[in-house]
Amino acid sequence: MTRLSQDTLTALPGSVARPQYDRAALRGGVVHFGPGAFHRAHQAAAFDTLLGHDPRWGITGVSLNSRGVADALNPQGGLYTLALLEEQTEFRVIGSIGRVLTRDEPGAILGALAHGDTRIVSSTVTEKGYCLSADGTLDFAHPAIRADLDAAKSADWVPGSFIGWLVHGLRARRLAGLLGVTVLSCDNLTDNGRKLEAATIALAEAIDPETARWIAGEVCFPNAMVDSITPATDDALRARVAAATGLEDAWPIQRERFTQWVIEDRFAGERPALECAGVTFAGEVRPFETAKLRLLNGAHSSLAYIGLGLGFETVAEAMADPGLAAFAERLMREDIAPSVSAPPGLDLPVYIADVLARFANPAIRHLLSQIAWDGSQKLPYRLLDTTRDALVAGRPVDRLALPIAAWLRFLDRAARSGGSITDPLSGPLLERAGDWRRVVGMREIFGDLGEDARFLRAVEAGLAALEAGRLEPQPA
Ligand code: CS2
Repeated sequence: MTRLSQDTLTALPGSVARPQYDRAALRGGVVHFGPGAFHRAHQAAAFDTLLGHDPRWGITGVSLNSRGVADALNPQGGLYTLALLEEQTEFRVIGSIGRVLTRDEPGAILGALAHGDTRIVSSTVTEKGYCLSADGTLDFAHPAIRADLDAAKSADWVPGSFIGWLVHGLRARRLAGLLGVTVLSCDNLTDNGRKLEAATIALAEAIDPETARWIAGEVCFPNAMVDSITPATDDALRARVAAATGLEDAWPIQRERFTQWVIEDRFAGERPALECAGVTFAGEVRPFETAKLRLLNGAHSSLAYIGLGLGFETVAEAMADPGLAAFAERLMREDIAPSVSAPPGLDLPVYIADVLARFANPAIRHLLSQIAWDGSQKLPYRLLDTTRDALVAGRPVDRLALPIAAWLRFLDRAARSGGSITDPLSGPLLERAGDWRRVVGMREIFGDLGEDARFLRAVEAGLAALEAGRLEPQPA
């Protein structure tokens, strides 16, 4: 079968949307770290729409940890197919990514960061890619940060971490007399822009204080809320894409039709007119982030750990279980919503109903095991902050502790079966998994929650409830 590429675009059937702009005339306005499925489903699709109006915002991808995306996309000239999953799936070829660089091309990465056309450096490197401590500041003990601190002393430093690359690239811009850029985090962290700003300046301070001052003055780090459910690519998608497009695509992407991107209006220089792609620019993004992270992602992780324990495979299957669906709804309405102050224009009860309907969408096969990855990095933002707020306000935490208990059981099952989990802390987690109190005592995840007697009682009650096959824990 012929491979998707710039030359074969014309062979696509009329039903498949494709770039309506001259790709050869694009300029590279964006350097994006982490061009994985979520970026390609979400931000790259928004820029693809923008490029129809303004050719200055082409994307150069940087994949630091694997060659997979580069090997799939570069032979296709950066093109890939996006499937929008609904009753009637739509297919669209995205053209906003020009090339994907890997750590084997450090000169090209630096060249892209320190290029006059570059105005945005964005990231979807997942929670762990920011190398933060539990308090949200840069973890100077993190092996990747320690290695960068060491290597930065040499003139031919090739950073290993994303934050290291930011410091390296921004220093090169400063030395070249270029303008500052907007550094745009698109990961599911509360206050993602501010955390990235503080981390970047902290590392720069340790390496080159002059650059730290320059970053503080010339670079903007807007907060951003990103949302679109993006199940990992599987063979079924590859086959559907081949059938619909008549071309072989090494790495197509799928997502639900719904997408939301709210960006704080805080740009260094010109702001891309992404409104044409449905993006909202807002003065204050934190309320949107909190609502989305706590309600959607909090419920997602809950469904994942509880659902896996009950033997379900996908989110839609878990939602088809009346007991579990009712639990997720009560958790959102009664336990999470009280800790969320609705941003202007967002009606929380309606938002919750919409999220539940998105989860139940039978057209989407979203594996619970995918959501269960990196629990140590996700749970603090998704459930533990909410739990902490509830404790401070004197609200019950029994229901909130149930998904935590489900995660502890998930770890225990993995440890007992000699299996593995995807989590940067998998070693210490699996080593402690047989004694849940030792896991909850890990301050890098739980902070001081692990010492709160009410929380510990609620987790214990949650464990007992799950053991007995109940989803409603008895109040502790
Ligand atoms: C999910 C998210 O994998 C996960 O942890 O909760 O990727 C979720 O699908 C997105 O944040 C939705 O916007």
